[in-house]
Amino acid sequence: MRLSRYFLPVLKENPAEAQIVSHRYMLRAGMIKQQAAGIYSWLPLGYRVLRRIEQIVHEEQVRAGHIPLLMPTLQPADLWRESGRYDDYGQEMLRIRDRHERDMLYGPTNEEMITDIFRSHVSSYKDLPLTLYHIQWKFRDEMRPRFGVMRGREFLMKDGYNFDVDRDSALHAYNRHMVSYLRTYERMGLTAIPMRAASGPIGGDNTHEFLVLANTGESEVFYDDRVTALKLGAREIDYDNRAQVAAVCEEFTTLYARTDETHDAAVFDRVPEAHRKVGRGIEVGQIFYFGTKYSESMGATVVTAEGTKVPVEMGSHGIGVSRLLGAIIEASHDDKGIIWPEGVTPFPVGIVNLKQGDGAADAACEGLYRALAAKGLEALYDDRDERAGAKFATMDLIGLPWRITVGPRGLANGVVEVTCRRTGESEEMSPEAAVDRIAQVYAGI
Ligand code: P5A
Repeated sequence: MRLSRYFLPVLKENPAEAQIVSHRYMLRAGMIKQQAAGIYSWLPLGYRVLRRIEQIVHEEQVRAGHIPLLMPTLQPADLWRESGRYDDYGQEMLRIRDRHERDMLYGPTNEEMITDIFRSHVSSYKDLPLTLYHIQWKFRDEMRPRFGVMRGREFLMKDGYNFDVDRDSALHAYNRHMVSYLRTYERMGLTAIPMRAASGPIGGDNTHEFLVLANTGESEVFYDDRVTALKLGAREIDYDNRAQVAAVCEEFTTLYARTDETHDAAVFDRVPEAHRKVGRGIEVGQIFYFGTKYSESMGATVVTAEGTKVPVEMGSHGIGVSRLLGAIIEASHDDKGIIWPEGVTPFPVGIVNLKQGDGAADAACEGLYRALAAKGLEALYDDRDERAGAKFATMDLIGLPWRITVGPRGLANGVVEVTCRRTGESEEMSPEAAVDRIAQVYAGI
């Protein structure tokens, strides 16, 4: 993408309404625009990151054996009357009436709808296990929408629902989600800690939230800090192997890590004092096992191998896709701007032409741009007729992890400069070596 032809409405001033750094940088970098309280347009740069995050979520869900579909944003109220949640959900639910006076709602979550799909088509244990998920906009009329996309009213969620014949299989589905989420967040450059939590309006007694530690987080968290060193890394996971998946969950949930909702001071006191930490965290996902809460009230049953009809066992599992942009920025920035992890960056690399209009510099930039594209890497090329300082400030603000700087002086010696946004370190090398270096960084991402 050539910046001269892109739409990147960068703001010079700090927007007064933004209280936390991620909101401030998302506005300043021209990623989002607020349309109403808690409702945002996704401008091109923000939209690119949102799509990257979605893609990682899809890849890891499919890897775990889960199947994508797409349910609508609007739902008939009658489904929610069946489960009893139409009245229970309260003011967070946006209720709508259509021209035929039918009660509708903008879905805050989809347990009822997916249970309806299931009961229409599945009736035998032979079709299980089954996990269906989608990535779709939700609406919750939050009392206090704030912090930009972090607590929106309209927000993008990945929500998945498992259907199993018995409790053990449903708990395996729960564990499978936990492990696939760990991998998902790691690919985004995040450490998200599973913490025992409370289930709220979704229901059930077995639930974990995934928290990214950040001072600006809305949840108070209590944890043994050795939990922050745990990494899934590149290890192979066989998602059908119940023992292996359960062992990973045990590894990640044995050390003390709880939100204020489930915190137990007496148990916390047993953590060695040097490791006992109290902090704040951003909830980027939550998984639930709730058994037959919806299947019983909505009549979703399966016939078992023994020939008995039982309500299907279920759980639901959510990732805050749009919230993740805020969480990643809170976890990865400096005073100049965002520092995108390579896994989610809107463009893998920026090219800065120090002297637009200089024949050699222009040609070298074009050459780099094309050579990177040939390797599947779409650079953001700052080809505007701007001062070098302004170009650097924009690149630093929007946070591309790598920058190639091209100027007549370097080119006279046959070199360009490759700079790492995170460390600030620069190295001179030939344009060909620069392309290879960037390609190497992104190999396998
Ligand atoms: C699980 C999937 C559920 O709704 N039903 C389907 C279950 N869980 S949840 O914890 O309530 O939401 C899942 C994740 O969505 C994000 N989230 C939000 N993001 C932005 N703005 C909001 N107002 C908001 N509310 C929830 C969180 O990341 C949460 O973990």
